[in-house]
Amino acid sequence: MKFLFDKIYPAMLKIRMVEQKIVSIYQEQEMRCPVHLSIGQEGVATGVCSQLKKKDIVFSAHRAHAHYLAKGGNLKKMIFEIYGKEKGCVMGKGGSMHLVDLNAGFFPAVPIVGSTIPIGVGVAFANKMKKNSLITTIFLGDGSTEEGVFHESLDFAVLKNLNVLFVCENNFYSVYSPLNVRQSQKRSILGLAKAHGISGTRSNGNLVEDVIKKTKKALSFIKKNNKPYFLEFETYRYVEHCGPNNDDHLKYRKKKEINKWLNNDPINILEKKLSNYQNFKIYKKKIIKKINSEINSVFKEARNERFPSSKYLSMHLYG
Ligand SMILES: Cc1ncc(C[n+]2csc(CCOP(=O)(O)OP(=O)(O)O)c2C)c(N)n1
Ligand SMILES: [Mg+2]
Repeated sequence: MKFLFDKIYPAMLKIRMVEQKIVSIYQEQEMRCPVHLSIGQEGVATGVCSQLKKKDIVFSAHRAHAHYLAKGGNLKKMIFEIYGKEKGCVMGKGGSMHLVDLNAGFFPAVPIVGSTIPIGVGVAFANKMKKNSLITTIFLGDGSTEEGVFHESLDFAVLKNLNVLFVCENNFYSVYSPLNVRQSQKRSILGLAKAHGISGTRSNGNLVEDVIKKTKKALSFIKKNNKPYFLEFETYRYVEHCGPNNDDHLKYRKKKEINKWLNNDPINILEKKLSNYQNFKIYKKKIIKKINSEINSVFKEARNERFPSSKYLSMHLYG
């Protein structure tokens, strides 16, 4: 319980508050890159990453903020990057969709849907050849399971007995298209993994305690068997696919469905549990104040930082 109090709750709140800050000032047009927000999906990123070691490796894609922060990625470097500033994690050249923090084990994000799946499997293969026990976690969306490379990567991972944890965040949509117009209703995402011979589970990703439990089990399976594992988590994004706004007026998602998920918010669920404890209200206030002050100072600094100078135009970013 202490872990939920001290680590998980503040981590989830911080991710939510950073993204809400982006929402509140994006219209200033100083952040000039597209942003894909994870508001509503924080339970999966936080729960999974809380069980990884610092040196373990995480791959994400276009919707990367929550994974980057949950893995311990540097907040300043992320916000500077979104503002296109030289001190950003890729020198202001990549923006929100190209986050990286190698010190935190967060490998470069790439927004071509599905592209980081084979890269992550390749890194896991390299680590096997180097004979270390690092685990590579690959976060992927339901949409990426429709890329051919998803299947090639799963096949290779199981064939070579690689230490890979695949984590599918099934938020039921790829942009505006729901799963049922993209895939036969007879197939399930977890079923695809199982068809490749990979074990796994499917569950509600908004229950962070359960995400932690499932991740623990998955990691011990990987370590014991040196085989990949597949976690499918159902979750929901609250704002539009890309950008800070609400796009419910487009009516591609039913009101009933949206409300069902809003009523199952991962942070509210955790707060309900923690509220039984003495002084929770005071604790919550204190944390919010602390996070707010960090966020405000980082965003202020980001605005005042300089843009990359032309001398960086041809520089190698990771070398
Ligand atoms: C190969 C490729 N096709 C299309 C796109 C455009 N695109 C960007 S995100 C996205 C949706 C991906 O859906 P999903 O994997 O479920 O992730 P989510 O956005 O729901 O988190 C699409 C189609 C792209 N970036 N790359
Ligand atoms: Mg999706």
